[in-house]
Amino acid sequence: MTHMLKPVYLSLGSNLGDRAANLHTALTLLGAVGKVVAVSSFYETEPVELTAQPWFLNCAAKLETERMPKQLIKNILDLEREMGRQRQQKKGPRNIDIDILLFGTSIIETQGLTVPHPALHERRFVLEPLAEIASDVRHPVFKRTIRQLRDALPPGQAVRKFEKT
Ligand code: PH2
Ligand code: MG
Ligand code: MG
Repeated sequence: MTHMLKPVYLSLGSNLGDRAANLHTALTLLGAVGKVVAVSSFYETEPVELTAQPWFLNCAAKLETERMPKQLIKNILDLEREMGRQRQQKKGPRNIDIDILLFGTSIIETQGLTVPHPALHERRFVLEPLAEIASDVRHPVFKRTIRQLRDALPPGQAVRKFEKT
């Protein structure tokens, strides 16, 4: 039997340095962890939660991988370090951040990893890009599709498609 890969959805963000180049580099390096089969547009997004920092570029990606969740998060954290990420302030500025949003329909709560991502449903900078590549995918806890979650967001949180110059 051919084994089944669970589709993994990731959120990528950068608000330091050449943000678009950082997202492209991360997407390329993710190719060593699995196959990146879909990538959303890049979006310029207003910082939320910690608001006194530069605007982000965010995107969403779909990854097909044989990695188990624990191995995947380790690979991602290694990749962030490889790209020179410094962790100073929680939720603060970073050249690259890669978060696991969904791992198939799995619900995971361990020390180092919570899936679905606990803030996924309230962040426009996540839902707007994700809706481009996964609008009909259902959140395994809230049982709403990504499109429904996006449409239910309160106004605010500026998010606009990034035009390459
Ligand atoms: N990431 C955060 C906190 N705030 N805001 C935007 N717009 N984009 C992000 O990626 C982001 C954020 C913590 O990971
Ligand atoms: Mg994050
Ligand atoms: Mg992160």
